[in-house]
Amino acid sequence: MIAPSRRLRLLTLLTLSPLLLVLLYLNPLYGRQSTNPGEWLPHRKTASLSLPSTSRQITKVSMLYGKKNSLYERALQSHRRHAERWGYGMEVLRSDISEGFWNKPAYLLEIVIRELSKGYADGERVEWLMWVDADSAVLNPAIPLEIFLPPNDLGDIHLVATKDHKGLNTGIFFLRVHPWAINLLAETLAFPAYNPSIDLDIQVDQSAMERVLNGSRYRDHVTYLPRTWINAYEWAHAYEGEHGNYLVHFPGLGKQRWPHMERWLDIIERTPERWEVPVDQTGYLVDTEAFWYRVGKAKGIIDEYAKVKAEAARKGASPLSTSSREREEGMEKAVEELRKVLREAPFEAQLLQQRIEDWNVVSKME
Ligand SMILES: [Mn+2]
Repeated sequence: MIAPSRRLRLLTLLTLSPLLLVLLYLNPLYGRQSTNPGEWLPHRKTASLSLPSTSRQITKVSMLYGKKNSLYERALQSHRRHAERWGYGMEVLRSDISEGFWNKPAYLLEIVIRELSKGYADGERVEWLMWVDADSAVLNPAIPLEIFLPPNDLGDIHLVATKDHKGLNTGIFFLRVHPWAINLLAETLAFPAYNPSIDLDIQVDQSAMERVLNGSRYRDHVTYLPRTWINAYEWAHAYEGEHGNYLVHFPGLGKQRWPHMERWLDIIERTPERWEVPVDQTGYLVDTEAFWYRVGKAKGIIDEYAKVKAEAARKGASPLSTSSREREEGMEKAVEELRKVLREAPFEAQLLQQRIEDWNVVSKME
């Protein structure tokens, strides 16, 4: 059964938050402490409105330095407007601290360490960072970012990203503020030093991070959303997203990038209502809830199976010794297939669902 709670809670929040903001603002206890929903919601005591999944502290992070580029500036302005609307932080690297593409992981590493060094209890620490390239712009600022983050029971997912036909795309992604992120970023930055013979192509940081992620140490802590949800591309011929999608990203395109960016920025600045769609009128709430439910289900099966196997090994018995050898092999294979889809293509909803159902069939066989 799909727990309706996240969606309902989010809808409740969306409906009630303006009223609550006014009430809290008028309440002398809260005073002018904050009118930022991300700040005051976690401290609320009212059970019906305690919103673990919508009370995350999120900061958007980007970089823009060098020769002034008004299109990139305007694109980042769209991110800033979105951040201000939802109470997210926003930090932009304004000087070259490393070398070209390496500035991205270097800056993220700096922020992760800075956040981790803050006390957890004082509520000042940001929980998630959202990297956004300066060649991306928010089309629908009515989309809250919390829906893209793993629910609290999936605390071991530390990176939420997307893939395209070439593999990992690091134009837009979410990174949890956690020691895991330090390891990932440090290893990414060190990759060329330890692998001098590997050609990382042009987007060196992206290639390095992809290779590091595919190492066994990291891959079970990453998940990949359907790309158009957070990272829809503008192709030379058209926008690949649909009305209501959160963002447009302009990778590749060569010299065509500038007219394409200008056209979109004009639209969102002059007629923002054309692309803004309330979140409950998009497929986002239902689709993200179903996505996280499937991922949780798949992880649950894999973890449970590993536990049963470990227990059997501890006892010195063959795993699931009461069942037939055929069934054992079937289960082993079903878990392997499920793990493969969960690791590589969790955004393929039907495929992941099918693998879960395959497991259900095999595990119930006598
Ligand atoms: Mn980009």
